[in-house]
Amino acid sequence: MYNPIKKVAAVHDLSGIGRVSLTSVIPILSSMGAQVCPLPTAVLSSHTQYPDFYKVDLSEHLLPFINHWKQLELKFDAIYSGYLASAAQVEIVEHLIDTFYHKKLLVVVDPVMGDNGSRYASLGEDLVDEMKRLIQKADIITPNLTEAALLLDEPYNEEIEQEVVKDWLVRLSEKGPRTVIITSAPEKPKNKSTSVIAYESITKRFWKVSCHYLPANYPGTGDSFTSVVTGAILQGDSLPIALDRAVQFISYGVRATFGHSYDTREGIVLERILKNLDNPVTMGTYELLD
Ligand code: PXL
Repeated sequence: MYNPIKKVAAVHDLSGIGRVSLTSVIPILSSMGAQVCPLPTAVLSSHTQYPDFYKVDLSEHLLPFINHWKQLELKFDAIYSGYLASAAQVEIVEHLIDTFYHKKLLVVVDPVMGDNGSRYASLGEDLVDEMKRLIQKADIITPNLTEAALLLDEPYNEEIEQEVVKDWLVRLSEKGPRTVIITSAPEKPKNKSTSVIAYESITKRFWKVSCHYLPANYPGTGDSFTSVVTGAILQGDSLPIALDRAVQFISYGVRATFGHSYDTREGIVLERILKNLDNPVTMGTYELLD
């Protein structure tokens, strides 16, 4: 089947409050000209950083969803997974990838499991082992530093040296994905800036994009970051340009939000900045690392 518009199967939750997962993925990818076909892993009243959230796990419904898509003979240009509600959902995502596999399919796995050194309380430890398997089927993975540590059974160290991050990138790529992007890598001096470091195994090149750090934590920025990277790659950008676009978008979003006195749990003010995705990258900041 011919897709006039790139089709992305998006396996993430739908959270009512706090701009995470599908409420970030859909507007970003739509703005970048891709069609999002959601496969919702769970429906929640809010993301899990609010107390007393209500969650409906959709695990048992995902196979019938996939079966219907198969019957419709859909062809996806990309499969992009994020927050999974249970370890059992990994097998379902693997099945989705196998069912719709073709040579040009782009598989992006954001192994959402935690941040700032700890695992999200709502997720079981069993998800980590399953996620280690899922990344083997991905072309691109985008763990933050916490998730990279979990995937490699390494201790989390917020002062990790760049050389160690590079070693982690190579080790993760040896598990399957040709592109590994680690976000929230620390820069020195501490608390002035943060960076994204990536490795492409085909060319054996490392890329880095740094950005100014603001002392605020907004949930969902990881989802927005990976969505922009996915949209940019689908549009034909190179990896470093995709990284530049994603870092610039998130930095701008954080700056646009930070000036407001606002409940940070709601995430960045995405609606005010979506139009930035139409801007060309004028002043790129990526570096090629030795
Ligand atoms: O962005 C990560 C994320 C996604 N989905 C849900 C979450 C979180 C982070 O807290 O709770 C439901």
